[in-house]
Amino acid sequence: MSQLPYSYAKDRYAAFGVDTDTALRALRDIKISMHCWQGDDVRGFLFRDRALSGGIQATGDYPGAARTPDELRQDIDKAFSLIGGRHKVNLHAIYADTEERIDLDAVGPEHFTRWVDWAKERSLGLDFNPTCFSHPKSDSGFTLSSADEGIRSFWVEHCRRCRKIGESFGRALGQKCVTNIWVPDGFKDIPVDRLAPRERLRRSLDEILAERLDPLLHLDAVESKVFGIGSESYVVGSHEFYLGYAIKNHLAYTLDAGHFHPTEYISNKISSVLLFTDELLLHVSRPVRWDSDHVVILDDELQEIAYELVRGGLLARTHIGLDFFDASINRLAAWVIGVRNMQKALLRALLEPTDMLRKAELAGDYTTRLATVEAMKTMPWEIVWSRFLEEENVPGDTEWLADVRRYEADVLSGRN
Ligand code: RNT
Ligand code: ZN
Repeated sequence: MSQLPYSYAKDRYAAFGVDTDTALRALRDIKISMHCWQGDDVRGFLFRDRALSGGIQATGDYPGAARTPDELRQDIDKAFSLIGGRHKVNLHAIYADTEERIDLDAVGPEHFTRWVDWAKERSLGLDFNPTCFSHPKSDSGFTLSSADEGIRSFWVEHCRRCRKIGESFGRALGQKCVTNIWVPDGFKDIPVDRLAPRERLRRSLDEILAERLDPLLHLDAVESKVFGIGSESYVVGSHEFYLGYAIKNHLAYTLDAGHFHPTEYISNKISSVLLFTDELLLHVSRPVRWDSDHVVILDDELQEIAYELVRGGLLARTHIGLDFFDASINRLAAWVIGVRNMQKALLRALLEPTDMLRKAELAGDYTTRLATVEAMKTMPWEIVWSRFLEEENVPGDTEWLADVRRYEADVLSGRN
């Protein structure tokens, strides 16, 4: 409970022409796609002994990682009990829940029925991703852009099947599923031929996307990157490549906060991308010196991302997904911190007197703009946030961790 009553915050914001009730209603309706892979350091269940590869890395050995689909679902349930709102869960192909020993070119909707049943019971949506890494057929560093036809066609088949799985999620749950393609393909050292791998990637994508799926049930997205560990000099699926591909083929483009040069920010790209694509997928993450996928904190860039979505009226065309994996801290806490921070940033954006600021800016009154934006930083948004948590019946910022600690003692400590 906040010490100051909600009415205090309501009056303070009303003085700026902002209605806190409207902001709360809007926040309740925003779905965040929570990535399952924070729960087990991107291991999945199909190939438990394969190390994570593809130029991404989860570091740390905090005990209690989920070892089975049931454990992962139990952990996600627990995390969601500490998060307000109704959300989505983002799965990867390697999280198939099956006793069958299948390879990635054999995955199908039948291997995800337990996930779908679980999601349906909870009115959760599901999103999906092909897993084009951590596999012998990605060890060369190339998948969809491989010059080896056997390898290339293996990954084409995998991605084709993943779209069908995504569509089956959309149909079963009555919520559109976003299937996002990211491949690690690239060169450690400076290539001679930059063009041919990109031509092959384009051809593979054309083949994967040839089948038309119901756009009400399923959305295709493609995710770019600037470099990865082992692909420092050249990444096939670069920003220009996928932005061009997405615009030309009416797909969603995926902006991952960690996939650009360290001084480049995705908040400044959203408005441009959405001028030329219908929909956008965000992988909200936190790069620290590289694409390190640290847990999302309430920093300036997160706030700026939220402002962009709210100010531009872009929420309806944006799918907010999270993408981080820190194995050095309690994994449930990582989820709760990340999702709640995203929500806090959105709430603060919803509490902004945007119309007034826009008018000041248009009139060239940059003094009012700066003064007001700064004043907003110390407005009592925390009281409104506490109200949200109360209404959603979830514990406050100083309370939820005790709950996670109890779960750690009761459940996680039994895993090794
Ligand atoms: C990798 C991409 C990709 C992955 C997940 C696991 O750099 O960000 O989105 O993190 O698919
Ligand atoms: Zn990502």
